[in-house]
Amino acid sequence: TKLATVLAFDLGASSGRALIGELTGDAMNGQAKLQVTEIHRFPNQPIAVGGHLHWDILRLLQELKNAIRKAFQEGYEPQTFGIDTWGVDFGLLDANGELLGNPYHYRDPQTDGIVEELGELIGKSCLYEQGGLQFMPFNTINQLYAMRKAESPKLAAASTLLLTPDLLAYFLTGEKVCEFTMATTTQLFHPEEQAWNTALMERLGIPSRLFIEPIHPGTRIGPLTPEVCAELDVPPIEAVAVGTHDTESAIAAVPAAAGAPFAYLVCGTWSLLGTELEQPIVTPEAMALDFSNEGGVGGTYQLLKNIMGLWILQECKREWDEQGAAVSFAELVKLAENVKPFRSFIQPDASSFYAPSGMVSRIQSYCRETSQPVPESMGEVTRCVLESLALRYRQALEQMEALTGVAYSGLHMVGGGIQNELLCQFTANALGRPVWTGPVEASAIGNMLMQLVALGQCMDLQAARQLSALSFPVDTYASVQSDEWEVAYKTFAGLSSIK
Ligand code: LFR
Repeated sequence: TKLATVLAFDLGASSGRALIGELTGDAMNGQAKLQVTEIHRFPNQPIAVGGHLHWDILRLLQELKNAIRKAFQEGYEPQTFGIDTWGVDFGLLDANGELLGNPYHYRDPQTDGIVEELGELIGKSCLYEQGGLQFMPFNTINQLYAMRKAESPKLAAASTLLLTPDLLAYFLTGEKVCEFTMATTTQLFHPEEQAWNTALMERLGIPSRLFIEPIHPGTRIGPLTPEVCAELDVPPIEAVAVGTHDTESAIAAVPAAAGAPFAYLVCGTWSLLGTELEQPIVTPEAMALDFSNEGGVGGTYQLLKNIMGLWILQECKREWDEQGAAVSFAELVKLAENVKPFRSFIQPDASSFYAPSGMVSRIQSYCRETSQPVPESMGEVTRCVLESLALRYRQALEQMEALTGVAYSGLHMVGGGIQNELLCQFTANALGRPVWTGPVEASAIGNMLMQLVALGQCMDLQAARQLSALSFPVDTYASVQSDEWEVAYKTFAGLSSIK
């Protein structure tokens, strides 16, 4: 029997998707299963204009609308929908509730140098203790401070700040909310006080009037507006605040056994390696290792390291495509399998790999400057990136163990990146521990799970995870031990200080 149907929007940095989740069976006796079907996919292409990089937010809204219409046309009857996106970005509304300009993309160069500037102005320890986050240039605090420095009239005119998923939900429902997991990506939310840091906002000249009291995942937001229903010819289905930060939705879907600590890697454009805690760790040690404490689903805190991730390879591929290579990721992996292993490594988190464009030559310069062989072919570059990511994962996992005092027996990998089987195998080898992969659609599934919580079909986060484990298969990559990975790790560790 059909117990519930939900619709999840999962927006990533390069594409967005709409997926239908169907819950069947009997949730009460543990027989329920969630089935996922993708119904719509669309590109998310950043747009550069006037020296700034933007999200095309109204195009994204239109695609969400198209997907809602399509869901009903195809005979699905979702009761609710939820939206998750990347973190940190936002739109500003004026007093009439209209959007002021196009939201900036987190890779917009306006934040260049702001991390250092705020570190000096406020003090790094103070920012860390009161914000709990890794010092990333894109954190909302840096974007808002950059706007203030630029004397942005938009900032002066704004009445409300809505983070991207909340902004899209507002366009569809007319309700302004602030979902907790996204709020904690701003660096303006105090993790220990569980409140907006208005004192810090005042010091920085960031207007505190912009911020709404956060609500937790699993809360209902409200139905589609009558206008949207009329436009799409659909009933007023209700928006639910899910773990609207994609990383937190993905973590909610990690099929880990209840009651024991576990390590995960959410693998996509970014690689987020972390573990779930009840309380944030904002000690000097955690700050020195530059780990984030992000608010998670179910009031958890996620101690995690934000690693540059497959972005580096996505950018290389984009460049090769532009040169006419038209090569798929699967083909790149094949090429990588056939070149010499362990030739050269990069530290993926070096700041030179953050900005778009010119990635291949930046990898080559890095290798040249560190006196390593320079990768030339597509296979060599790909292998260099994948081996380096696997080694970085080991380093981050060991650092995390130092912070939590827990030894993790293996690593759960979820998200689109696990389709790269070579990366999964490299990771198991580099760690010397098993890697468990799945589900691929973790963010969308986690999104659906919180809708099921709101609908009363799932009790809590623990039950949600159990449902994920029962519904989706997990693959295991055993570690193929080799001395070469140990040697490689030593070489890699030597590169680590290079920014
Ligand atoms: C992953 C992610 C990360 C966040 C980065 C930028 O998609 O949400 O968690 O740090 O994007 O927002």
